[in-house]
Amino acid sequence: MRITSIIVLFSLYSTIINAAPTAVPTLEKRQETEQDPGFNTNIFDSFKPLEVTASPITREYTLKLAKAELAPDGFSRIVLISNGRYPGPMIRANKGDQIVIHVKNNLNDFTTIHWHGIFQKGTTFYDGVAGLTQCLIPTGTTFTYNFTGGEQYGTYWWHSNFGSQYVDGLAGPLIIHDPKDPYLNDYDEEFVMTLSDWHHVYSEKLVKIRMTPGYKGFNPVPNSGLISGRGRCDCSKAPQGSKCVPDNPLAVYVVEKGKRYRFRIINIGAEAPFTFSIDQHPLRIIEVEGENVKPVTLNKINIAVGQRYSVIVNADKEVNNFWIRATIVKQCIHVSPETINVNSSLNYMVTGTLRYNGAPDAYPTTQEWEEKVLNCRDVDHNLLKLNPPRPPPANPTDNFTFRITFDDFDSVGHALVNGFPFKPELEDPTVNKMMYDTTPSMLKQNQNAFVYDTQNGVVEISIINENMATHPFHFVTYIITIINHSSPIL
Ligand SMILES: [Cu+2]
Repeated sequence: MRITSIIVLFSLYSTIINAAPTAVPTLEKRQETEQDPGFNTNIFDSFKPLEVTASPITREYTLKLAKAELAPDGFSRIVLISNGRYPGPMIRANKGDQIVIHVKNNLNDFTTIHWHGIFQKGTTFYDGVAGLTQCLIPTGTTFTYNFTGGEQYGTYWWHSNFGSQYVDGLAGPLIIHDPKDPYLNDYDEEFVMTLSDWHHVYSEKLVKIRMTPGYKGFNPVPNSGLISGRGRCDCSKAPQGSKCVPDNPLAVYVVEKGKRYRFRIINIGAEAPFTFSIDQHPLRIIEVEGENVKPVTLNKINIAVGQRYSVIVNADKEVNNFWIRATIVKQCIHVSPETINVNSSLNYMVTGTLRYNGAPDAYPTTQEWEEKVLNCRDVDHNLLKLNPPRPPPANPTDNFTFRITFDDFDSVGHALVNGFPFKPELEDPTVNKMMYDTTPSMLKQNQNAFVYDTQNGVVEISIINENMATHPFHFVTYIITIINHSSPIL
């Protein structure tokens, strides 16, 4: 079935319908292993590209979702784990492969899983956004996602897209290798690294406070920051009776002197942007969110929530330990008395170690780069040039303006698009409505649907952020080109 009207649904996520049959090629079975709940230590292992097959194959994975007590920053709490691990396992495929993922929900709660950055061309119904593209997956059941990245390659991630579950741990990397990656010869091995802000209180509780009618404050302040699921908090500030271990082990990435590494860095956090750097090691950016760019070398990069960067790090220094720094920029999150968890005693300097093989098992003593970066801003777009270059599409056929404000709606503070918050209808997802008898004009205002009906049209969208905070915008299913970026009006 083909729907010719094209709908732009703007919420946190937007989707396009273009149903086309997909062939399922040969199957490559993955072994599942039962494990005790624990940390994902595989995330510190280097890896090489997958073997290239003559034609695309099916990569089959199982994600068993459950809850377990873990202490990512030393403080014990219930964490949502996948296959017994936090952060969740890495899912990998080659360009064009079919990706089949069986999600076994043992959370005692509903869930859905979204594949962040994958266009889902022809498989909108596997996009995993609760209330927008699918109904909830009940506990005790398995839901199988089945999609291909098509021509897509690069660094993505998967996460729960129901409520705020991903903030409690349901997230992991999703990598699509391109056998013809232009930079394959520029590095020897790869690593993946996640950055996240972390809370001690289950996010559902925090969201409940945040969304209480009449609440006038800001978003909750995190308790710590994590690099690949490891961080440290100040146990002296933990509530009485809680389990908290100081000096929690931090992330350690071990490199061989003389080798070059591609680090795929993903911010899987709730709100905080990070300024990322590795002492004495410049970062050569080669990929930004599934797009190859002409290499540009910076010593520090800002990475906002949902963003991904691939950087090449050359292990060409003396055998030693070097700090990896993922600093939460204080100015970018609202730490004021009018918020939740204001006494979190958050240590903004989130660290890990880049250890050369042979260096002692000790903390680094290295100094931070002196480079200054603009707080709460992206890497300068003017520095990032697509490789190969691709001109923006000419002549927009449709124009939309999204005014982003943060204001009360039904007495609850919401992010609003042109005055309305998106309200997911969990039992009748928006895309479901479109499949049956609803026409775009019949959608309620709170579906925030922006409709265009031009075959092969080009949509120009102006986003005006009228709020003082920074907000990354995530356009699912589209390659977008930034045409203009005004300087902030403060
Ligand atoms: Cu996402």
